[in-house]
Amino acid sequence: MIGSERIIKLIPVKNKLLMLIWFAMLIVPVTGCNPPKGGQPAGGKNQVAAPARPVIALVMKSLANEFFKTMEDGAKAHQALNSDEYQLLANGIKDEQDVSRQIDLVEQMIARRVSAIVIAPADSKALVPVCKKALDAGIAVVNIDNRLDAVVKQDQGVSIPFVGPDNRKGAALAGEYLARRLNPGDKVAIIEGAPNAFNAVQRKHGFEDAASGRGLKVAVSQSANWEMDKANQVVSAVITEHPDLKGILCANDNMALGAVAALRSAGKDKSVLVAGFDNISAVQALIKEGRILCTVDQHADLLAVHGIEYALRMIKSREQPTDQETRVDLITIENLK
Ligand code: ALL
Repeated sequence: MIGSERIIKLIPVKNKLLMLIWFAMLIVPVTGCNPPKGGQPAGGKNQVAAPARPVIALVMKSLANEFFKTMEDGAKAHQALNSDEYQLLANGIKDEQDVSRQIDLVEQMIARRVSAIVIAPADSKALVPVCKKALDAGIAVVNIDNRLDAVVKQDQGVSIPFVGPDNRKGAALAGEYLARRLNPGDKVAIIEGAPNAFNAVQRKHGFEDAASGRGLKVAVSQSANWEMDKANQVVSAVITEHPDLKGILCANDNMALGAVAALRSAGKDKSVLVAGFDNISAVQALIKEGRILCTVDQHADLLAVHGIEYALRMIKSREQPTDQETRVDLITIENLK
């Protein structure tokens, strides 16, 4: 009989090496592997991991604005009803103008490798490059509320679906309602939103359409950056300069509240008509009291929900849905009775 020592000596050196590698491969899975962090519990040889739910990041603007609080509540209620389908990360900024903070938020969502980002951009141009970065990282992006700039998107070679209202149409609804209560030649002021937001520009055009349709004179059109305090200051100055002003068309409700405060201080809150946009609860109360004439409901609670549903479709089918126009409704004392 040939002993085992003798057999090993007979095997060529090259084959010995191959045997060693083969033997090591057998051993490593038993001795060398740590269970993956957060992985399946031990003993689950035949268990199949449940497919991870996609994470959808909702990136909003100022959560101090009731409009975005309503949007957030709507999104959270939808997630609670569909919790087996997706997880939600709702984010916002503190200040309407803090564009760089919003860009940082998107960067953070990219770093967290979320499945989709649903964004209401604070600036229609400045947010495009970071949205492109998200797309390049394989993240689905849906634009809600305020449309990203078409030219910048084209320059960057990106296509991002938009879900939101026709803001020019919405503003014209409020403008026409106010204009019907005035006479041709009467003076009105437009208080604009942030000039770097496409929806603010569209609302200004919608108010102008309504004013020219009725022959009103737009005495001044000035931005108050969506903010109540700023609108208070701007309107105080405007009514001093134009004491015969008959109406103020505000691009959002927070600014309408600021306008009413300025009119009240000047003792003019009964003689100058004010229109807003958003249908927040504080404005509904003032419409009932007759201190604000009307506002526009763009259904903040549903805006993010539509965007999330788009994102889920994009994740599941990799389809690129087309833009979707959402509802705008004029709100007057008649609707609030
Ligand atoms: C816009 C919304 C609102 C809002 C504003 C303030 O994008 O559509 O009308 O009040 O943001 O940030």
